[in-house]
This record gives sequence, C-alpha cells and structure tokens, in this order.
Amino acid sequence: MKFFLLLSAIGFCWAQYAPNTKSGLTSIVHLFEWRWVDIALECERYLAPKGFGGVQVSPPNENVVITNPSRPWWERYQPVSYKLCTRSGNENEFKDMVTRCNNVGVHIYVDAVINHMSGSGVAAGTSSTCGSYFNPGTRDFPAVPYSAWDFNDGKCKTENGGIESYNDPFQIRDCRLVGLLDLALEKDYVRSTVAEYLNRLIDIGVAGFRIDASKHMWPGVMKAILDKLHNLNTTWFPEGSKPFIYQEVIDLGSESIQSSEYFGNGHVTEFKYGAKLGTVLRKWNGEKMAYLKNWGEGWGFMPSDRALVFVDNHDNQRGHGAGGASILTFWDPRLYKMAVGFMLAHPYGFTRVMSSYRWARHFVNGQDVNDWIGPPNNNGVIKEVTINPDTTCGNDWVCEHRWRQIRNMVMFRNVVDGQPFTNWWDNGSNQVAFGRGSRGFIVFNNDDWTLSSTLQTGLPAGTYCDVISGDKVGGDCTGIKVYVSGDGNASFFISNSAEDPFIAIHAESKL
Ligand code: 5J7
Ligand code: CA
Repeated sequence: MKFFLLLSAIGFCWAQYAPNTKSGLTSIVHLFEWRWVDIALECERYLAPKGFGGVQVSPPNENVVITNPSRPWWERYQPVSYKLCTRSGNENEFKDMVTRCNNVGVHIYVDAVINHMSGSGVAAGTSSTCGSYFNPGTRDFPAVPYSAWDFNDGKCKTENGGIESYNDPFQIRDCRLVGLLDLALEKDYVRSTVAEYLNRLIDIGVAGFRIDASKHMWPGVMKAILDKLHNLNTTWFPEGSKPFIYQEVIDLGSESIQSSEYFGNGHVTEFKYGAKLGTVLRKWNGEKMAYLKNWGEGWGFMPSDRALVFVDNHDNQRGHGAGGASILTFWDPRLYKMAVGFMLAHPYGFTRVMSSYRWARHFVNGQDVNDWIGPPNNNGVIKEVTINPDTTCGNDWVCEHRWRQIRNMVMFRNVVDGQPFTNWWDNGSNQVAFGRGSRGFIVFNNDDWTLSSTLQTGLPAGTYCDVISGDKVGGDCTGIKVYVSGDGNASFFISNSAEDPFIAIHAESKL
C-alpha cells in the first residue's frame, strides 16, 4: 500500500514530463505550416509506418491576416481568437486530423500562442483568418472575448509599453514583445480563458503543447494555467495522462532569464543544442567532433530529462532567433543530415525533427530579406503537400523527415531506446563513432581525409545494412553492408567525399 502510494505520487508529479508518444516511439516532427488534411494523410501513409511518435502543428487558432508583407509565416503568431480556424484548416478538419493521427498511433502537439494577441499597431477590422472582428487600438477581441482589462498595459513600466531591456525580467514578462498586446495572465479570467482553449484541444485528443514565448510569461503564472488542464482523452491515452508540455525559452546563457526557472512546469527547448552542433560540424571556433564525447550536460546543457532538442526550428532556420549563422538547415543538406543523424543517435533529450518549405532566399548584407515569406500558396491559400513517385514532396515542401537518412535515423532512435551511450571512439579530430549498447552503432567522418578503422560496435555478429546509404528491403541491403565479427568489431571505410560521410547500423537493419 505504502509502495503503491509512493508510485502514484511519483506518477502524479512526473506526468507532465512524459512525452505521451506511443511506447517505443521517441521523436516528433514539426510539420511547419502544413494543412490539417495533409497532416492526417501523412500520419496514415508515412509517419505511422516509419515510426514517428507525433507531430507539432502550427498554431490552430484564428490569427491576423497580414497583407504587408503578404501573408508572412509569423502572422500565425498574432492571435485574434481561439476559434480553430486558420490557413491550415477549420475545426472539423482539425478534429479529423487528430482522430486519424491518434488512430494510427501518431500524436498531435499544438503550438500554443498564449502570451499575447495581435500587434498593437494592426488596424481594427476583420482581417483575420475566420473573419472575426478585432480592434487592437481599444484592446477589443470580442470573439474571445478579451477587452482592455485583460492586457498588461497598466503593469508594464516602460515608456512605450514594449520590452526595452532583456536584462529586466519584469519587462520581459509584463511588457509587449515587439508590440504584441501582452495578456494579463495573472488575472483569473485570462487564465481560465486560456485554459479553456487548451482544454478544448485536449478533449479533442491532442497529446501536449509547445508553449510559445514562454520566456515572456512568469513560470508561476504558467503553472497556474497548467494546473487547470484536463487529463488527456481516454479514447487514446491511459487514464490520468497529463499533457506533455515543452516551453519555448531561448536561453543561450547571456540573458537575465534562465531555462531552469521553467523546469517545474515541463520540458524546455534547449537552443544551445542546435547552435553548438552547427558550430562543431562547421568546424568554427576550433571546434571538432572529437569534443562531442561528453555532449549533453557535459556541454553545459540542461538536464536531459528536461530538454526538447532540435537542430533547427521554424524561427532560427531563417536567421531569426537564437543561434545565428551557425544553425544548420536543409539549405546545407550534407552537414544537416549529419547533425540530425548525430542528434537522433545520441541519447540526450527528447528529439524534434524539422520539416520545412522552401522560399526564395535573398541576402542583403548577410541578412535574408525574405525571411518573412510564408508557406507555398496560391493567392494566400496554402498549397497541398504533393508526393512524388520517388516519395519526396512537391510544391516546394522540403519534407526533411522523408529524406532516407533522417527517416531511417528516427527508426534507429526507436530501436536503441533505453540503451546506454557506449563504445565512443574518435581520432582526435572529426572522425567519431559511438554505440547504443548492443542495439546500434554510428560512425562519422567530417575530416578532409578518409576514415578507415576497425571499431568495436557492441553488436552481435552478423551482416548489417547501413541505413544512411540505403535500406534493408526484403532481406537485402540497397546500400553499404557492414560485417560485424564474433568479437563485435567491424571495419569501416568512409571517404571524405562520400555523398553522406556517415554510416549507421542497428539491430533491425541486420540482414
Ligand atoms: C522572442 C524572444 O525572446 C527571442 O529570444 C527570440 O529570438 C524571438 C522572440 C520572438 O518571439 C515571438 C513569438 C511570437 O508568438 C510572435 C512573435 O512575433 C515573436 C517575435 O517577433 C519574436 O522576436 C523576433 O525575432 C527576434 C530575433 C528579434 O530580436 C525580435 O525583435 C523579433 O523580431 C521582429 O520580428 C522584428 O523586430 C519585427 O520587425 C518583425 O515584424 C517581427 C516578425 O515576427 C517574427 O519574426 C516572429 C518570430 C517568432 C519567433 C519565435 O520564436 C516564435 O516562436 C514565433 C515567432
Ligand atoms: Ca508577457
């Protein structure tokens, strides 16, 4: 009895840290700006069979329609109401997506924009994705409803009501982020209204939330909102499941707000991860892959069980946000695949894969002046994600998650789940390798010369299919074969000019 009480107390305290993916599934993918109908199809035709655990979707609530510039991606971060009505689809389409994805074991994580509403300077009217009227000038959002009392105008002490100094936590939390009307989340009405929105999503069947702009909300206030949330829908989740929470806090170590302030609420985005991994793979600042031996907490990152990790996100992949130029994206495919491969092989953190659209980059003085461009569209209507005969995506959807090297590493992570980090090897430079117990092994060559080494893999003897250069199909391998001998050793040869200079083998790629 005592033991049972202790267990349930631990279960209660730790529930919001469980990612709520189906058992054995270890990653989610951010299908940035996708339509709900396309996500539903993707869950059924690709994500479920390939072992993806979930999808982070773009904000599903009504937002401002920005016409100058024309329909930027960031208009979805300016809420008008909590109606489920955006360029991605309406409420019925959202519900259909959640149901169909859940039914094939792929769970939905919603990007929750709850720190603010629209920009203060946006004109009054009905330029919104569902046609709801709003008046930023008078703080009127009748479709919620919010009115002047529900914003932090009185609380913020700066001259223009905006955040002027990132050294002042009061400004960061109670003033306007780039002019966005800041919600008075310490008011019970506002808290309850936000919680009601999130609860509607939970009841529909979502598994958790990315909490946008968490840095700009007091951790204690966030907790008060989280405490109001329902348990997950028992049609798909065990009784008593709490939503998975991951908070967007950009903490590269130089500001007054620290990620650790948010650990009590759930996971936190570890922005150092992509910034540092990009620096290492680009060999900037004297970095080399050999230094990755103690990757994770050893690099000053947050505890692994709190970290939501990614190589790039929708913001920093366009030069915005944290990390700057070191961030690797699909625009640098060779290094990008290595970075994502390393992330998915390494045990640190809960992993999110990015899936992007292509846009016309145009650099002026090193800055992409087209960083605002929204998703592929016809007159503002988001284009369908078409699938080519070779399984890649059309209509300018990049679909990094469908690249063989990335898709197969998502499966690698599932196969090695729970296995320790073992058999590290490096050449003192940019050739490294490591294993995950007796279930998987990966080797990288980011040097300017060939890798040719016999390494201890930790794997049982046999012939394995390298899942980077090919696939195991019908008991054969379309890529490189690796022969592991009885003592666990295998010889690896990776040319520095290989298309993908890394090799990965795992228990289920054994022939
Ligand atoms: C906040 C931070 O604390 C931070 O460290 C950071 O890197 C970015 C932001 C940030 O978050 C937002 C969240 C939202 O829900 C909506 C938003 O509009 C923002 C946002 O604008 C934002 O900051 C932008 O990007 C930073 C790199 C700049 O330092 C900020 O000044 C700001 O840039 C502004 O972007 C431009 O000044 C302004 O002219 C332009 O109109 C505006 C366009 O909006 C965005 O770029 C949206 C970014 C965004 C970032 C996110 O991380 C996110 O989750 C959602 C949106
Ligand atoms: Ca705020």
